[in-house]
Amino acid sequence: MELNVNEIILKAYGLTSKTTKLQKIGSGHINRTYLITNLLTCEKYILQNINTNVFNDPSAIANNIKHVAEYLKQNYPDYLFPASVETLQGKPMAQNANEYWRLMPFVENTVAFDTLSKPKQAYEAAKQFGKLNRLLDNFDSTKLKPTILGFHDLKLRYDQFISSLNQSTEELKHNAQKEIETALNHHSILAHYSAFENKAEFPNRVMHHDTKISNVLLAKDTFEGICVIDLDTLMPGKFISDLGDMMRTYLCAFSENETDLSKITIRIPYFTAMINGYLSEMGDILTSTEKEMILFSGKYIIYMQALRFLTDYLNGNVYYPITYDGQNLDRCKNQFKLLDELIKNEKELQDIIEENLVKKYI
Ligand code: GN1
Ligand code: MG
Repeated sequence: MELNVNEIILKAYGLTSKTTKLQKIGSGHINRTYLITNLLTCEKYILQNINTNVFNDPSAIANNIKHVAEYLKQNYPDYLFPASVETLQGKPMAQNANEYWRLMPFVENTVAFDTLSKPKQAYEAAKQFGKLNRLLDNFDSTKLKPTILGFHDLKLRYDQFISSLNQSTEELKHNAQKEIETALNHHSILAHYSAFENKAEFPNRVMHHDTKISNVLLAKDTFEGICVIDLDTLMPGKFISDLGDMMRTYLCAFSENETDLSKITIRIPYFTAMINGYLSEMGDILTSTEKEMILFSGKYIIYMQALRFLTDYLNGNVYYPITYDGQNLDRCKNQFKLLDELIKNEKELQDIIEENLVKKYI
């Protein structure tokens, strides 16, 4: 039994440490997650501690999940949406002093992967995230609160990068000189984003905002997509957030932690499968402006992630945990290499997008 889950939290859900098995799972940077088993009933759950340095209003998470769960239950009762389980007292979260915890159902007979080894996984995952986007197309997104203010606001992320330059040390800036230049040189990505941000043809939608492969559950036997998980960043946003983060995390065989940059290349069959899966759900819903921004979504998210790692490096690693000095700078280099690869293959990727759009959805 891990000692860092308090008895008070377990009690809120009718559990005790003596009759509960806890295993730490997940590879996220932000929250602590456990698989818990009630040894008396053999029921399994996911228990997650919300990192309140990042999510400073945990009730916003609860609010969003509640509204979306109600809407989906009413309109799509067969859709599997793993909303939080209430405490015995009917609260959406358990609280102990300033710690907040959520309990989620464990979906049996499913697997989640950390990396993709087959294009079909990209298809299934993109279809699942696309499906959530589609089912919420008519949902009133003004009912939702931002769980992190300005989370995917590229202007804000750019401004945070500029502020980090002003407050960083000469040594860190010297180490990151090349990446700082690259960040400034890609300013046109921000300009493009700002030009579209407020257009009616580029609407706010309900976005998951964390579409990596480990946030999709696939059937254990067929590897068909079952549902998406990790709903703490479910909030209004632009469609480029979800599709873009899929490009960032599905196209390369290696993660943001890979330091051998020669390995950072793009797998075209995964791109095709991902576009296909996403458009099979969202192809009829995206506006023509959005359709023109499909490839841009990858540039936008990869650039933003590179800025976020670079900013954190310059700020002394206050946000993303590191296992060695300079890891956030390495992650930034990795993301800039990925951005280069995307741009290098732009023509071929755009052709694939157009083939898929023409084939089925126009
Ligand atoms: C964080 O916690 P995790 O690893 O799922 C971050 C994402 C980044 C990602 C990069 C709340 O996600 O935005 O894309 O790291 N989440 C938050 O690995 O900042
Ligand atoms: Mg997450």
